[in-house]
Amino acid sequence: GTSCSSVNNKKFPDSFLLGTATAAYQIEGAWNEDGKGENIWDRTCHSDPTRIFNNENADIACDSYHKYKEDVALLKDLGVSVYRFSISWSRILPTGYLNEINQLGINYYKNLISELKANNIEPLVTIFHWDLPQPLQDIGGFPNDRIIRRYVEYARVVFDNFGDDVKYWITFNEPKQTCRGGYAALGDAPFINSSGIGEYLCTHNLLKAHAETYHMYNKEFRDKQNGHIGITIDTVWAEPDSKDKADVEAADRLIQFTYGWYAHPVTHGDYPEVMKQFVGERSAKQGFSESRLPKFSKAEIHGMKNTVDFLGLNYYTSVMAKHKNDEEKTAIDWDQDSEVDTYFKPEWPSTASSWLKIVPWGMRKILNWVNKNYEGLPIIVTENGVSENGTTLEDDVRIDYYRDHLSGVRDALDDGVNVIGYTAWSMMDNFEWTRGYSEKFGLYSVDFNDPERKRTPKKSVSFFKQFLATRCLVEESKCVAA
Ligand code: GBH
Repeated sequence: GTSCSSVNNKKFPDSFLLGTATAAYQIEGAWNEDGKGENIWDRTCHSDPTRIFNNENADIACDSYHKYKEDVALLKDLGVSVYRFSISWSRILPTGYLNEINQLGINYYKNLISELKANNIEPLVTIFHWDLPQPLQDIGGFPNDRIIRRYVEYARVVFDNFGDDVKYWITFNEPKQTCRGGYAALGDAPFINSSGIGEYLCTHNLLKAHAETYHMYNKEFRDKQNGHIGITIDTVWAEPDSKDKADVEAADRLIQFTYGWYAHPVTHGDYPEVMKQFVGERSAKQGFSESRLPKFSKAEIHGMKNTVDFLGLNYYTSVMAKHKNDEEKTAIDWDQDSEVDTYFKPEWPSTASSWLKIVPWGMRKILNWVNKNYEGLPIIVTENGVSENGTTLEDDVRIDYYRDHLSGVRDALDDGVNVIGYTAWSMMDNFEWTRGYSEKFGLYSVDFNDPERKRTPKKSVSFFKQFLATRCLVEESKCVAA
């Protein structure tokens, strides 16, 4: 446990959005019901099941497609002011194209949104959380620039149908996972290995799709719908291994390669200078005819700039970072391009996820970094959470994790950071991609052996409930006003 003295005792302002998050593929199930098309994760689970822990799949998952009313009732009981969920592209456009628009899929999200609104819960909607329609993958997926048109027309259908009721939109969740995980590191569908090339090309098209969607919204919807559009980017906090200039720069460079890769273009119009330099020099040394980091034209830079109303941040963990002396520069890979070595401190507590060590102080630091680098744009912490293995409902680790990280968020408010919301990952245990159901991030546990997929509150639910009711992280008598 954490001693209360280190926990910020100021209330969160009434306007601060507080809630929980999920994603379509991880919770909905109903993978082929009511006209839904196949997406790249359906394909992986069905044709390549050994990629997934225990050969699991998300055919049923939490069955939220059928249980959304019960889920909203749980959210209401929890007392959230916002719920972040994602829309499944292939539920709305089963082929990925406009030749088929699936009204039953649209109805599902209409019903979910009206259920949320009826309960005074603000929807925060992710348009794309990794589940690309398979037919779009069959022609190359994100590295094929046709994806730009396809994404924009999908987003138009989404705004057209739901935009009157949705004020917060996220174009992409963790594009680094889609691009790096999907095209280079083999951790995510479509598991293509074109390391050092594919992740950059994917990103280039994805960013253009984001920017064009932003302009399309401005032109066709903003006047009447008045929403806010952002993008959710994940990053670690990188703490320099020493005070040496080289290590301090390496730590910053790592965040530029991770968060800045996406955030710099959508704010300043282009990739971070340090990325252009490092990937450019390395590509030249390797004998490539041009940088593996694609270039934006002048017109594209102009179109890319200022295309977010807020920035989403997913923060889970931190690393120690040091400069890597790499004279040879042989490896062709995003990770190597940054020339940073990373490690976890042995004293950082472990979790059920090998990549996730508990480093709460990183939250305040990364929020300050984002605020400083993007000139005070509003920030929403769209994911933050911790995994356990589900052996007990007494998830004290989660209570401590949320309390300590939320305290960091509240400290950041005191620092003057323009953070406006926080959605905890996750409302309930769900399908954790290649980790199947082995890593549990939920406030509610879900019985995946029960055909009813019964939800049971963990101990953290009572903590979170109390927090949401008081907007304060310590006992009420010790709370001070916002
Ligand atoms: C989030 O990503 C996702 O948005 C969400 O869907 C997911 O449920 C949640 O994490 C919890 O896992 O393959 O060992 O090298 C968090 C950031 C970055 C975590 C990439 C996994 C791969 C680690 N992710 N990371 S590894």
